[in-house]
Amino acid sequence: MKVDIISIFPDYFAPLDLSLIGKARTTGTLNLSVHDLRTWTHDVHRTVDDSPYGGGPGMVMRPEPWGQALDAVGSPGATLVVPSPVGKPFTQAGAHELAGLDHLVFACGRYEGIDQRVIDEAADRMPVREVSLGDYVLFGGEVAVIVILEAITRLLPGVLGNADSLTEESHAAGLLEAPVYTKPVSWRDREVPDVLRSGDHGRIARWRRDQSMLRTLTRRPDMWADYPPENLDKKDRKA
Ligand code: 6GU
Repeated sequence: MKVDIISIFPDYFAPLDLSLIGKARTTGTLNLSVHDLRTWTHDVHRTVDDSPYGGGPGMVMRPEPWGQALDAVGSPGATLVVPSPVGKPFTQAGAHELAGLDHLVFACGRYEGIDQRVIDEAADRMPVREVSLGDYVLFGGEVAVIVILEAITRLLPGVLGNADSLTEESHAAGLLEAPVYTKPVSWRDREVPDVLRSGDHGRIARWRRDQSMLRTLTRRPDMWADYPPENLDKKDRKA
């Protein structure tokens, strides 16, 4: 997958050299480039912002550098992703959709946002997704892009060793994952649940399923309400 990130703070993306994203870049699974928006300014101060029409606080990102940047890094098959608190909520399903595309361009806004005409004009030429991480406000899109890219990269073929870790994880199944334990069996007077040491794979699966349902019901009543009833078997109902 090809990914281009455009930002006025390219240094924000140094962590993308690390860990599994770094490895995906080294192996060629992820072809990632970070671009400084100021590359596409032409005044001595390399200005990217100006005051908002209509008044109000803060500054707005000017359209000209963005237009040139998107012209330069775009491709016929590219999808533009704009992280923004006014975007559609980013979900695991959204991560799967983006992971299936060939070329993503991320536009990181700062200040009060990017001049709306940039997004509208881009939408005439390419698919555009405005996505939000949740109901809170960040300084800009940079950290959001790292989050979104991490969610996508782990879905790319060959990035995770064990394919089960994708199918059994939280959100993939519409339920939260059960708690996990490792050695030692007793730690600060707390024991690993006996069932997990029983070797009875049927009972372990039943226990995990019950814990998943209980966690989802108590922590995420919204997710539980959306859980398809046909996915509940007889033993789930009894539980
Ligand atoms: Cl994706 N971007 C910004 N700037 N703020 C946010 C956000 C995204 N999601 C929640 N708040």
